Amino acid sequence: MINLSINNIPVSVEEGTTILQAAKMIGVEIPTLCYHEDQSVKANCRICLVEVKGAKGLLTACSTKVFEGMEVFTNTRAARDARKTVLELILASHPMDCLKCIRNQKCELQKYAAEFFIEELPFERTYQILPKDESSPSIVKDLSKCIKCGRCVEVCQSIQSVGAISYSHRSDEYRIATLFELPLNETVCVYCGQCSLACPVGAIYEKSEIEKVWKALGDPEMHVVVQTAPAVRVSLGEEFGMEPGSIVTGQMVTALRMLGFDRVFDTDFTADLTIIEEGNEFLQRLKNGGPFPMFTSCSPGWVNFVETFYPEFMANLSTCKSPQQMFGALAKTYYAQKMGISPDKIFVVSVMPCTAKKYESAREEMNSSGFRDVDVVLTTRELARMIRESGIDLKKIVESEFDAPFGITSGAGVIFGASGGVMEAALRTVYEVVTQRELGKLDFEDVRGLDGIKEAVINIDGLEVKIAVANSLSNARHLVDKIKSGEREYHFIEVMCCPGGCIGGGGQPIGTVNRVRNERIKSIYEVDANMPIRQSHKNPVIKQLYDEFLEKPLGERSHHLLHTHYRA
Ligand code: HC1
Ligand code: SF4
Repeated sequence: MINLSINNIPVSVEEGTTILQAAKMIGVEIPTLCYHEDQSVKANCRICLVEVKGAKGLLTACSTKVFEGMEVFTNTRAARDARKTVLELILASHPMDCLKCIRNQKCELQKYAAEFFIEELPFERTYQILPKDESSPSIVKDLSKCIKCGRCVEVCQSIQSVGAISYSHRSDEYRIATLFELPLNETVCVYCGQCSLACPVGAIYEKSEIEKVWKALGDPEMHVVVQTAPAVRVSLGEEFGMEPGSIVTGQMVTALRMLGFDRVFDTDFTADLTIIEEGNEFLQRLKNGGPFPMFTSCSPGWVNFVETFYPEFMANLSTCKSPQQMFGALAKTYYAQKMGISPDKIFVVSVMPCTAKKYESAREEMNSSGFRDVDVVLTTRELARMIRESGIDLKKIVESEFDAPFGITSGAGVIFGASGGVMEAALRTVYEVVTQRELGKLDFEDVRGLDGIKEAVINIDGLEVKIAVANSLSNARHLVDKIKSGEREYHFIEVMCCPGGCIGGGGQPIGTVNRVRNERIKSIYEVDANMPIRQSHKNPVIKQLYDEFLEKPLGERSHHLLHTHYRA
């Protein structure tokens, strides 16, 4: 342990701790705009300046490690003045249109401006209003607001290994840009939205489709249904001040009813359906000798990544559409028939923790009913905005239940929301289908948690099935490269684009860091453990759907409505 003092208060911390981290441990927040707890240290913004006895000049707290006997002072006149000057310089080049900014009240720069109480800027305003890049169906990039902290670059390059954005130019011209300053939709961007979570201000955010939803809700001709993704129920509460990982399923359903949706359904239902189709596809591949490994295909950022970086692996992707898209296809066929409503009068809204889902729903092949499967995708953040705009306090409203028929779900459906969940859900079903024996223990702990790559070998009636699970695209890249080089072989691989899986999706509440992801993961498995049915093939409504409509897994109708193809 290292012993030091911060503002005359003794503190003992582990070797390697930075001043910023040590100060936080004793309740002193040193301002910083480029530091991110899940990223490497950048020391770009230089607002975290502190004094250290014996050091020449001020030091950046985020990049300076503590040493034995160190005496740190965070509040000297020099430190406070220097920080204020850095902040004033950033503000001088910022539009400061806080009232109409998407990050109003959730902006780290705004928070410091308030804390430092900057009434007037001593510098000339140098900000430029640049055109926003709205080319992507998922993400809006507004360089006018960029403070060049580099958090988005790091997440895009290091955590996602995509590299759609990077540092560009020098000195005054220094900025964050795409290659050749191309619009995002002409880059390798996979629309994961992780950059929007990392951004401390309003420079990158989801493309909002709230107005389209209000319009549909206000149209008496339209029957508006909503589906909610597994991961939203354990994150939405954070938008209303609840603890990370609070389970708000019942309140979310009530809020959606209050907003005016005609039916509130659960994507967990079509997650169960995905297990039946994908499980059978896997069994078919086992019979036909491949192609292996089979990759899951429900995470659209991952599908985009394969199409862009590994097109030679496209035949390895499961042909199953994602649960979101399966839901849309069924809503406009089976459900429309059951309800006696023309499919052109059914408007399907999804609430997803994901920005890439906006792109997925807009893909031209996602219309096998003859109508667009899903009309609008809202992120968790957008739904929270609609709820707030309606004056609903999620903390205070009663709980209610999803509607039938797509509200009856299993625990296997809900664990889709966490990395490893799709694999575990598939194993819970495939094992029983193959062996015709009940699985004693339903929990496959080896594939749970935040580790980047998880592997296991599962014995299914003498067959050693090699599986792997990857979350975040850098881990996926690592795994695929090993398969490509022949270093590793697997039968079945789950990949989720975002760190931790959908619970860590790019459309989740601002403040999604690994600490928070862990809380959400715990809650997902808690919901699962408390479900009366925990295996997809035991969901009675899935059985009914096959009896009444789809006939059989991988049958003609299933192929037409529930499966897809990929683009090079
Ligand atoms: Fe996901 Fe999925 S789990 S992709 O992460 O397969 O977004 O939550 O809805 O479609 O079910 C997201 C979450 C979600 C799909 C399911
Ligand atoms: Fe990079 Fe994802 Fe942001 Fe695109 S959406 S720029 S891939 S982090």
